[in-house]
Amino acid sequence: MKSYHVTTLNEFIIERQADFAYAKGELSRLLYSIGVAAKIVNKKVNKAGLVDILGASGEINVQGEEQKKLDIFADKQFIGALKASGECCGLATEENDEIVTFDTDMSKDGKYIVCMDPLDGSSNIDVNVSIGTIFSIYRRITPRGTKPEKEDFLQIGSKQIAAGYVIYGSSTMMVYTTGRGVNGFTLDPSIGEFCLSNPEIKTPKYGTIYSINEGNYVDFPEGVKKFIKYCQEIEPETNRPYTSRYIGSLVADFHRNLLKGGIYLYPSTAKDPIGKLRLLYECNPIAFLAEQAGGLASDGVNRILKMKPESLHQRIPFYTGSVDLVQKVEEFIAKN
Ligand code: P6P
Repeated sequence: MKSYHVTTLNEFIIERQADFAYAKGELSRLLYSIGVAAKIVNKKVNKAGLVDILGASGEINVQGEEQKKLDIFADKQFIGALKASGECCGLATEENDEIVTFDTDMSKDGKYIVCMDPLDGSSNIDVNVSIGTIFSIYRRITPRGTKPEKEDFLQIGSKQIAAGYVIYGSSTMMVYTTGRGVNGFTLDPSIGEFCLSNPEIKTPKYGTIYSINEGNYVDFPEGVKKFIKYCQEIEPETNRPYTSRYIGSLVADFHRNLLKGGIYLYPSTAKDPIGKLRLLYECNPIAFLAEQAGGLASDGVNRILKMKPESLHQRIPFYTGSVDLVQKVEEFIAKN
């Protein structure tokens, strides 16, 4: 009799906990709490048009960006869930200028810190386009039992213990890595569980999709302009012209390219001369996932996971996806 047992996220986390000889379930509890908060945010996102959760909050965040009501709702949900987990001593999130620290004895003793974009792509909320949550987990480096310091959050990306995203799309998925491959879980609303749907995700080495906001073309570095023209040339033996796909939501663009192959590019522009995406809670977690799935992630010159962060909301140029495409854009940048 064929087994129809699906593996839930919680079962998978516990199964894989054995990989962590030193862990006594702390990371499992942390990932579980992120999954719970994601389900609560998902409920709100799915009803966004029906409840008073759309639109601007009237607040501006540290990025100088208009905060959406759903941004703030998501931020509070994840902060609450991580505080309740007792395993996290503090967070850095896109919605908070400074680090958020927890002062309960249990949380101060937490081994981990989390960097998070609670709701990425929020400009798409009001038009029902996929959005996402991005998270990155590190072991704290300051002594347990004390409040975490900024240095706990400014670690290089290769020190990440785990990273992942939730995509609130046609279905809701959670995709994460703990450094032993990438696995995807789809939320089954009928049982309220994330179920293993995409085990051991590997991204194609050769991609034919490029994702970039070509509205900024005139401001792109010369090498990026040359790469875009390369993608558009007709050369059937290398499957060109490639396909341009850009949703304007990093998680959605990255997720499609992860599964199908492709490259996401956010170069420096006139509006964002050092790039738009944030190193701590967008580029580092996505880079960890990309590399774990067999892809690459760079700022056009340097490997993302080796970059030392200087500040919580630091922005950098960002190129990630299939090996051949990331290497190709790096070649064009180096030559121009
Ligand atoms: P633009 C969303 O604000 C975000 O950070 C990413 O999710 C997305 O890929 C990018 O910015 C979109 O930026 O300038 O093309 O609208």
